[in-house]
Amino acid sequence: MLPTRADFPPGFLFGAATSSYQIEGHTFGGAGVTHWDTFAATPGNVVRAENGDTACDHYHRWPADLDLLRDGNFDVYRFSTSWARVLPEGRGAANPEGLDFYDRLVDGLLERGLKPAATLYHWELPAPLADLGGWRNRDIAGWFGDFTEVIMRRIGDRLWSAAPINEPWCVGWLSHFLGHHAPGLRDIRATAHAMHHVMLAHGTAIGVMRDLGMKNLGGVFNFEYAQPADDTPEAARAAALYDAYYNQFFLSGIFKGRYPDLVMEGFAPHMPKNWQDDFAVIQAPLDWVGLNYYTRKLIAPAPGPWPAHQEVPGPLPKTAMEWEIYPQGLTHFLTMVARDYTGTLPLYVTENGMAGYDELVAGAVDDQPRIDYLAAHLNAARDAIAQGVPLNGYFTWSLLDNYEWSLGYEKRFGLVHMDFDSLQRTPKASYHALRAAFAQG
Ligand code: IFM
Repeated sequence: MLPTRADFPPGFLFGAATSSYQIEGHTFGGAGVTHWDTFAATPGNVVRAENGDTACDHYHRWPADLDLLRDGNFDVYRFSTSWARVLPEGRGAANPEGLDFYDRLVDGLLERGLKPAATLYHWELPAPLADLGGWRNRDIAGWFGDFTEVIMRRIGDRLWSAAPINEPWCVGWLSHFLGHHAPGLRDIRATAHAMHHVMLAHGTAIGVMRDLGMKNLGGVFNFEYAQPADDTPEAARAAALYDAYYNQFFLSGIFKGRYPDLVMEGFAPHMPKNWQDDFAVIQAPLDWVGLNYYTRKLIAPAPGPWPAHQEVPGPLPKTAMEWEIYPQGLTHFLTMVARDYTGTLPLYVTENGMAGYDELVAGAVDDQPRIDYLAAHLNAARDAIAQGVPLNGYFTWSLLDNYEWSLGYEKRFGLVHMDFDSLQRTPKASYHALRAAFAQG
């Protein structure tokens, strides 16, 4: 059963999350070209070559979307700022329309009694910076720091919280090793450089925001529960390696000032020069840590060069992403992160949700599987709280059905159904269920 607000500690916050490129409509308001525009325009990268040109047209329809958040009894809205909307060339002249957009959005949230939680970067790198090597180029830390200063000088005074980079693993590994996301590289040197430069950019942005006097600064990381596919020591080692580069690498860099040995076995020859000297920046103190959690993976050894392993299909019920549903993994990560890295620092579940086979029938969407998924994960979060984890909030991914990157628009994660032709929004059964669960008192 879906727990209610009363089942969580007083002051626990409920939110919904989105990101700029996935909902705004990138052709509106003078935004510059991003590497997702060019990646999507290249055959074979994205289902039906779909892109973020229109998305949910949140750029124009944001007041209605913020009304949905307020009426859904959410406390916080986690959104991201598009670098290319603010700085169309990635550096240099700012786009006044872009700055005005985020200014209006933040004021609109505050007017509705909602807390604005900003993420600076959720993956749409300005194309001119991609031309210069993007995340492979060490200079990106400085470019990102400059972008941080421009946007936060405008909205930083009214934010409830801010985080630099959504899911560093996706920026580094998924995009440069697996090639599934822009820029679509499959190269270990590019990956090692990108994973380290993401950390350097993270720390640089935290420093810039501290210098601006901003408070409540955190980092948002994604986690997948890696289990050995069988009982062999080889499978155990394969799963441990997956866990190390997926779940430990970034937290270890920030909280321990070093990267996991298992990862360095593969990365060492490919790291950027003098990378060991960057931890003073990377370790900038944080006020909270956010965990994005969706699934587990079964990992088996595989022939070939490092990391020499593969995912194998598991037996559990799956979402429309073919992701196994494994709520216990959320409890595991909340307790692991607090125990091994963050101690008493507040934690948030900054993303959790599922893509379903949702259909609009007679003006309604009956997405009971999503309600069940959210109930199971909210209860898993309660289990962590019962074990003493300082978990202070939970955000559902996502408010709206939106652009699911290389899978285009067919994977529906929203609490609110989108008709991508008419752009009509229809709250699903899950929205109504959460609305009732999150009602005050
Ligand atoms: O849609 C994405 C989001 O951009 C980042 N976290 C995972 C979501 C679902 O795949």
